Amino acid sequence: MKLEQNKIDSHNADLYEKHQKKLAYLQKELPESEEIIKKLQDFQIAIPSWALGTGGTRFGRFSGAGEPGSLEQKIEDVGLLHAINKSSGAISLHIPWDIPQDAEKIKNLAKSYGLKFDAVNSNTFQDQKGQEHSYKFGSLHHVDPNVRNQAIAHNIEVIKYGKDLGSKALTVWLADGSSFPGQLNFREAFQNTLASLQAIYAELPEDWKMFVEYKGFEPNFYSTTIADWGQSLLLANKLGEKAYTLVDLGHHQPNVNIEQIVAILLGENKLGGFHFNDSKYADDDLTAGAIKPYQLFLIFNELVDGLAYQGLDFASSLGWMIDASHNLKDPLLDLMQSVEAIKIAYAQALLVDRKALKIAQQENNVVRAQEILQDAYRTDVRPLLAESRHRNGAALNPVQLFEDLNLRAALIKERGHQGIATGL
Ligand code: LRH
Ligand code: MN
Ligand code: MN
Repeated sequence: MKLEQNKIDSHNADLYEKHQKKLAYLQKELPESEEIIKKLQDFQIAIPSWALGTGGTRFGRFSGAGEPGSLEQKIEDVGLLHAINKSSGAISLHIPWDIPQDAEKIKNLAKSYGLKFDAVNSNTFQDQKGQEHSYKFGSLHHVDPNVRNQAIAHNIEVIKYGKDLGSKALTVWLADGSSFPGQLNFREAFQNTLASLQAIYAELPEDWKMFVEYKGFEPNFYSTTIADWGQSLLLANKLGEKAYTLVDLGHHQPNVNIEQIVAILLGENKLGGFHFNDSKYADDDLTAGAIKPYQLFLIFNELVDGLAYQGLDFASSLGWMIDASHNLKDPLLDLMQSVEAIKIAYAQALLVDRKALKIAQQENNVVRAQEILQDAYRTDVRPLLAESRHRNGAALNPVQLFEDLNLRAALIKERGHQGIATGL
């Protein structure tokens, strides 16, 4: 389904006057508004191909309807999302959940919606039909070199798919670990992982990055072989300059200071990108900003500071991806909310008075430093986001547009009541 521009235009016409009033107030209050709007216009967040169907929990899954049943339909959904918010101009594929059989066709389809392919993700955490060796006891860290070689070959195949589509990064996330003390020799598991990653890294094209994603727990419950940013960074440093650490917000123990991790990684130029989501307890994969919006702002505060320090372009230097999926909301509405929350955090971070903050820090003025951050965080920047969308030809209010136009009902009419298994 392609959304005609006139539908967006008439939605915008209805909301424009009210929007203008709010925007005019903000523009008067914030001299930097114009600059922020432009930065928001450029900032794109990739959508994971696995988030377009309703996710499940290990206790069950309640399918939605009108969900995409093929990679083509998933691209169509991201295209729809991008038409509505002009902020989701890329898709991140998980192989083999979404195999581009005819890469040229898939690439052209994506192009027709203005979409690019972000990082490709390998999957050695599930056994696939007909697979020779099982990943039950791990993949790249496995005690058996045959299993390791199979997992290496899979990653190299994923790079090949990515090359055909124009991706520029491979994300490796391993479920490898142990659930009981004594099960694993930690040192050997780590060394095997490094050697396997080196074999994959050797096949990485010159202009590609490798993102090494860490996670402290689940599906293994005693140890994970790449458990935290230290272990990921150690691997990335040993692998070489194309290897980076990827931060998935849900992959930490409770209360870990993620913004500090982000600051240190950026300072070392070893931060590759993000999987955005939110959580209350563990790897909940909830909508970004749904539980801890202040944390999201603090992360963006470090990103704005750190990327400027490195002299890097904000929008294009890191992998910005969502990794969220759950069982209650319409996936497209959920993604709109995630994108909105991420962009709000970015806009608020751009509002931080960095000169004043620096002085407050130099003077150890703790109260002032907190005031500066919270001044920015407590500013309602939503009119700036709306304006950036409007200038890009997108909807002033994406959620309202989706609901007013009954877009899910239209998708159900087109595709029927199908729901898909996301693999999660
Ligand atoms: C693991 C993870 C990883 C996978 C995705 C489906 O928890 O975050 O990024 O590729 O979920
Ligand atoms: Mn992830
Ligand atoms: Mn995860």
